[in-house]
Parts: sequence; structure tokens; C-alpha cells
Amino acid sequence: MQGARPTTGARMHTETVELLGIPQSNFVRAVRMYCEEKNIRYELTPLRPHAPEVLAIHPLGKVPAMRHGDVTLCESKAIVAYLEAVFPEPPLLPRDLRAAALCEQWISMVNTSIDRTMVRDYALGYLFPKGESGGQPDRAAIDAAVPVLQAQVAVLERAVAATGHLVGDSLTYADIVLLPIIDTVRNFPEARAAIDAAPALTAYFERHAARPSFRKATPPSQAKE
Ligand SMILES: N[C@@H](CCC(=O)N[C@@H](CS)C(=O)NCC(=O)O)C(=O)O
Repeated sequence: MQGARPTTGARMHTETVELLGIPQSNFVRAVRMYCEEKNIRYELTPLRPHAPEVLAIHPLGKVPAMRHGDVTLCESKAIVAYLEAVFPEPPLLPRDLRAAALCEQWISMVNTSIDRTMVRDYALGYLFPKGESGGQPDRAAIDAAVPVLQAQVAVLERAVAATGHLVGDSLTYADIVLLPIIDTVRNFPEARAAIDAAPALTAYFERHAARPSFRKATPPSQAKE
């Protein structure tokens, strides 16, 4: 996708990007933060997963989905790769081969393992407990996720210690996709304790969470101030 141009050409630069999805979704937040960093004009249409308009674009009903002119897309990384080609500056997917590969590596790790443990298994155990818990936190799911989450925090602590970024010494989409996840799990005690005990990760999070792009992409219900 790097360097590709949409067939509809220059007109695409003037069309508004429409993002479909609930603002609380960590993947919706990441794509919004990405658009804010790039100064891409976008509108958020707040739709729940599996809404008919979402299902028309994402066959599994997940958010975010995107419309841009006559282009429709789903899956956050695909959306970002497309937008990076249409709006190349400033680059948030590195162009240098090695940095690009490392960025892809971290995005993949966050989108698969870290999102699964920290959001799906852990945070959703508090927010949307399944089964017979009567709305109480799903302790079995949470307790099973905690050691995995703690190991992932240790991995992230080492990864950001040198430069305060996951890749190189500037912000990339790898950082952007991680930040809403850290923000979400810090609301819950075991994750908060693990992150508070990781000084480089805490400093990394607090520094990037102060960016206007992060604040603008944070739904009011999750804003801390
Ligand atoms: N791999 C997808 C994941 C998107 C995703 O899991 N979105 C969640 C909200 S954060 C969702 O739509 N969940 C509903 C479902 O899985 O049915 C992406 O990167 O966009």
C-alpha cells in the first residue's frame, strides 16, 4: 500500500473521511487520533458494532469502518494504510524499510495479542461480564488475564524505555494504536498497579496522552479532566 494512489486521484484529498463506530472503541479512538495527527478532515458517525451500516462494510460487524468518496474499508490497519497513501504527510507509517517493518511488527502485536489480553479478556471482564455473574466483574476471566497482562506490560516497558516510542524516536501508528488500550486498562486495579510499576511505560503514556490528538479522540465519558 505504501506509495499507492487511489484511482480516483486528487478529488480524494478534498472528500471528508467518514468513520463509523462507537467513540469508546479503542480501534476507533486510534484511527481518530491518527486523523487528528495528520490533520485529515473526518466525521465520526457513532454506530455500534453490527449496526446495518457497519455490517454493510465490515462483514463481521466490527468497528471502525470507513467511507471516503467511493472507497469503503474496514479493519483499522487497512484504513490507516489507505489514508497514509492518500494523505502521506506527516508520515505515521515509516517509509524507511527497517522502521516500516518494525512498525508493522508492533501494530500486529498490539492488534492481536495485546488487544486480546488487555481489552477483550481483561477490561471487558469488568465492563461487560459474560455468563452468570449478574453484572459483577467476571473474576475468572480477569484473574486468568492478569498474569498475561503483567507479562505484556513488562514487554512494553522494555520496548519504550530507550526512546519513548515503540519504533525509532518519533510517533508512529504503532504508538497510536497502543495508547487507547493503555488508557482503558488503567481504569482497573490490576492493570493500573502493573503500569504504575513500569516507569518508562507510565512516562510514555502520560507524555503521549497529553497530545491534542489523543485528547480530541478521547470520548467525553473517558476523559480524565
Ligand atoms: N481487527 C479489527 C478489530 C476491531 C474490533 O475488534 N472492534 C471492536 C470494538 S473495539 C468490535 O467491533 N467488537 C464487536 C465484535 O467483535 O463483534 C480492527 O483492527 O479494526
